[in-house]
Amino acid sequence: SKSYSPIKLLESSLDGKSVWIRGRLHTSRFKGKTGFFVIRHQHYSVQCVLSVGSAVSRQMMKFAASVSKESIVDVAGVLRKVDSPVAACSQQEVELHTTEIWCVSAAEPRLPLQVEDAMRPNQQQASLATAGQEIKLDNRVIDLRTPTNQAVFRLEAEVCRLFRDTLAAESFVEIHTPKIISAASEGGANVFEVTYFKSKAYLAQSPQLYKQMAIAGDFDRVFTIGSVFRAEDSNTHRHLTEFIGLDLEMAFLSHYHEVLDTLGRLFVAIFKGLQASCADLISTVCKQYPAEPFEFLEPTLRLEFPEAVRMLREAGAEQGDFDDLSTPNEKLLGRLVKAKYKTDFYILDKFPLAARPFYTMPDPARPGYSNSYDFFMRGEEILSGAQRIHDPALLVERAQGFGIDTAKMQSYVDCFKYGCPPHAGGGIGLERVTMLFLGLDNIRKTSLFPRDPKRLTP
Ligand code: ATP
Ligand code: AMO
Repeated sequence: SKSYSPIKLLESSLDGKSVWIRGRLHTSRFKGKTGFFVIRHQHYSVQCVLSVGSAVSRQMMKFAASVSKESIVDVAGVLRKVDSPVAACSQQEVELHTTEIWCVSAAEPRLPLQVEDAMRPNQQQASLATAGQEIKLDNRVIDLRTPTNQAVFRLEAEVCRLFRDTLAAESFVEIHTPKIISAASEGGANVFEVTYFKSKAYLAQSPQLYKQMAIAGDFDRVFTIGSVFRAEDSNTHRHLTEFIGLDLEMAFLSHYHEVLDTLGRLFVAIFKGLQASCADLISTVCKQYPAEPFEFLEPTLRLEFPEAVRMLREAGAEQGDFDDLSTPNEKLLGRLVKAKYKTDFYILDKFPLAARPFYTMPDPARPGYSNSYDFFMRGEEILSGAQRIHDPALLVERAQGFGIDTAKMQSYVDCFKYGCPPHAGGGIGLERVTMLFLGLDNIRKTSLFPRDPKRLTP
């Protein structure tokens, strides 16, 4: 059997070596007795040269010219070092002087999306087609083959791996919570209803209640990675109706800032890990979507809500003391923080109680505020969290204030009657972290098969 060389390893030290490669026919140009074609595998590519001569018959040449783009091919040949870099390919030092080409799986000659069009930067010469987002998403399988998408989803996997490994090293236990639930878990009407045999159920809009119940069940430190469903008709660049939540919950001994410290360290570990192991992925994405490198401080910058209100007002924005941040104010604050502290990442602690869910612990020392926080990347929220109320009477009182019927979540309320350690936690939107780390402009770019109010396919 043939032994194949990965395209990513082809370099000038292999000059003169005979190899087999497998990849997709990316582009081809055939003229007279010579042909040039590029073979692509994931985010790597190499140029191949075919000339009619002793090793290559006219018939082989004709066959090679007939292979359609995106077909999977096996190519054999001799590697030759080149004097000037092959600009269009990731492997710039060598080309493959081809002796054989075999088609392993043919693509139809007319594809609904050209990978070359999907690869182009947004601002391009008007003469070249740049595929629009809807066409790309309609044909996501082809779109996923672009070097950018190959890099984006490898980096996203790395975010999950770093989240999991960092927390496991801090004695967190990975749990799995139900996605079919009997009542809304965050309050609000933004749940999808499903038929559950003869009754109704809902898709979980957060693992919130279950991660807290795991704490009451003595797991002390838990995390979970899973789908979160939101029936919000939000057609924005950062809302999906189904996204991946990275959630955690942690018992603490004396102050919820123990949890904030852990969360700050977690993100520093993720960002450092990405910078260390994903430099080539980041630069691949930057070629199509240029962005400023992501900057962060260690330890993580922490501000309190009243300070944010002051900064916003000084910059001329309207911001009420106890109002949630609007999207424009969130963005403005991100720019102000960046200018003052040189960081794209910070924690905002002490949100107004009125702007937070019913299970949020009020700040016992400062009426109107709460022991809750959001984390921001490039001026957009990526984590929301809080210390939770663990007193059942206060929990019921707060829920009633929001018009929430606690009878529908009795086992959640009851768990605090049996004793539960003080605890805090947070929920992170995976697609937002990937989007903002890479400086991308739309969350659909970081969701493999995005779901939004207008898209249920593919
Ligand atoms: P959280 O669920 O913690 O609040 P989030 O970032 O999704 O996280 P939302 O409350 O959904 O926050 O929205 C935050 C901001 O986005 C709000 O200022 C809201 O007005 C704005 N927003 C939400 N949906 C839309 C929409 N469809 N169009 C424009 N803006 C929206
Ligand atoms: P929240 O509703 O703020 O908090 O969600 C947590 C994080 O999830 C992400 N996110 C979204 N991502 C994509 N599309 C959406 N529609 C969307 N909505 C939210 C954001 C957000 O910061 N139970 C709490 C978490 C906690 O307190 O532990 C919760 O769900 O990045």
